[in-house]
Amino acid sequence: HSSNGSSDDLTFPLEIPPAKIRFTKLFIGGEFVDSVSGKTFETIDPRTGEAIASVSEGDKEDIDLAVGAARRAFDHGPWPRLPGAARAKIMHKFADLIDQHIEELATLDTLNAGKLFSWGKAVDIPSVANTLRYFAGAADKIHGQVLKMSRELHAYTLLEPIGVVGLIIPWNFPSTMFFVKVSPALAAGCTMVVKPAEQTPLSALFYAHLAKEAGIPDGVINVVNGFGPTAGAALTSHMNVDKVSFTGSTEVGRKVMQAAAASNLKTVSLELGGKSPLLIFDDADIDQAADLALLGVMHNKGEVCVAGSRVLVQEAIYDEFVKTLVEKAKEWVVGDPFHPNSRVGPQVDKKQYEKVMSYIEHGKREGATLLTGGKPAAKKGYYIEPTVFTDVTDDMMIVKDEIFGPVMVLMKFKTMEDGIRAANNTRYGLAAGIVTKSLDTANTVSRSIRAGVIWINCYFAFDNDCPFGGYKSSGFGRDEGMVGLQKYLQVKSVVTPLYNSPW
Ligand code: TXE
Repeated sequence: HSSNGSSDDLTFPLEIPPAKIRFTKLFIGGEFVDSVSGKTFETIDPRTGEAIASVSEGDKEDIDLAVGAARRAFDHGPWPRLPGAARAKIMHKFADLIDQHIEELATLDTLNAGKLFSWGKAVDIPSVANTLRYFAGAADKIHGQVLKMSRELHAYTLLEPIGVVGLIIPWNFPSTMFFVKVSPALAAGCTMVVKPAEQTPLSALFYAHLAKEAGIPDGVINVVNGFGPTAGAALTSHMNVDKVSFTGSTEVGRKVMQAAAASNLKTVSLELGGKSPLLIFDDADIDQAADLALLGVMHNKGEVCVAGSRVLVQEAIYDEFVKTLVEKAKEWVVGDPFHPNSRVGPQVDKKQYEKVMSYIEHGKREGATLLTGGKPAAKKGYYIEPTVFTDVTDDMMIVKDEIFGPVMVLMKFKTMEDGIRAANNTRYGLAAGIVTKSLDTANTVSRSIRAGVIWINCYFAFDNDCPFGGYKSSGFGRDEGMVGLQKYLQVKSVVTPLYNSPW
């Protein structure tokens, strides 16, 4: 057995036979339809690399149809015109329907993305229902302000839904990211075209079905499966889309902005990659810090935008921390994501698996020390051992780039100022963690790091009320919280003279 509890020649036995896949077409105007071209593509199970279903492949023509349906639903349909409370009622029904299908939905994300079934069932799927409920609670509280004008004018702002929105979803959190975008857009009164990642279309299609059952009018939510350069690009450059909310790679984020600029200047929000630091100070509880460090980068097999992939440890506790970390890394058992004891499932697909393995090889070639892991964890499927590198330098690719796998780089720092400098030494700025007992340290470091979320003595402490998003090349705009609702709204000012007097 290797250090992380996996066996070298293991091909993990499949724990659950693939569930019946009920929805594989495109969802446009309230109906499941074939793509215009009739083309399909295979979606795979990362536990085996084998196909589990053929799904319709949408392209530009299908995006046109979906945007048309969304446009009609926005311009003439009831959804934007309903009282907020009526939208909220339907959103609550949608959430209740999700609660009734938790196991089936968690199964789809495990089959399609290799995510832990136990986690999906206990956390991911129940919390998407709560995301809907959170934003439903805001639907009847969307209002503007009365303005204090400098002359005798009565003026106020109206908050209106921004219109037809394009929502481009990544594969690492197929359910969470679907609802982080769909819920505020629904609450605002927008209509939408969702483009799930090509790796993970299955749960999105199930949600489309539940939306219809809940009473969301036809055309309000459309789902077009397909690839980025075709369906995704068609959505971002569409003249009838008013806004695109994108989560994905920094590279594609640039293309999304360019497409928006070159078409109708639709507004864009981008939640992109990261290389987030976790700073562990001398006064930290070493056990707790090692647990947090591993959670930060091994959770969801490292396929997390806010993963704490750079762990910075203050020098006085560094050696002891390393010992504890190596011991605890064994607790991150690689295995079939349906098995209750597994903590690390397979990477989502061959491309991501090869990307992570090539970074590991690069790290070794660049001269970093491999503390643990570093190998494929099974002969079949896309499993990789939890991997930790030390003796790294700032110029190494494994320190600079987002690897998006279970790979930690461990660094040492001397003073708080050194730690802050190292933490900020990245083109990204999505999240950061701080482990310390000192309030002074926690306060100073939180204010000194250029990142959208700071977690003190915790990590991944997400909440619907807690906005997150990027600084620097991690993008702009915030998801979640009331700030996350604002980007789906337009501000209109209305002005009229107070008296029948010249203005
Ligand atoms: O991302 P893409 P990929 C990072 C992570 C990962 C890397 C590459 O480092 O290893 O990106 O992953 C759609 N116009 N993140 O190649 O391509 C695509 O179909 C419009 C971090 O899978 O950015 C999918 O729906 N859309 C990230 C979505 O973009 C396009 C999550 C994301 O895929 C498009 C995912 C185009 N031209 C990857 N090209 C995070 N922030 O959590 C692709 N897409």
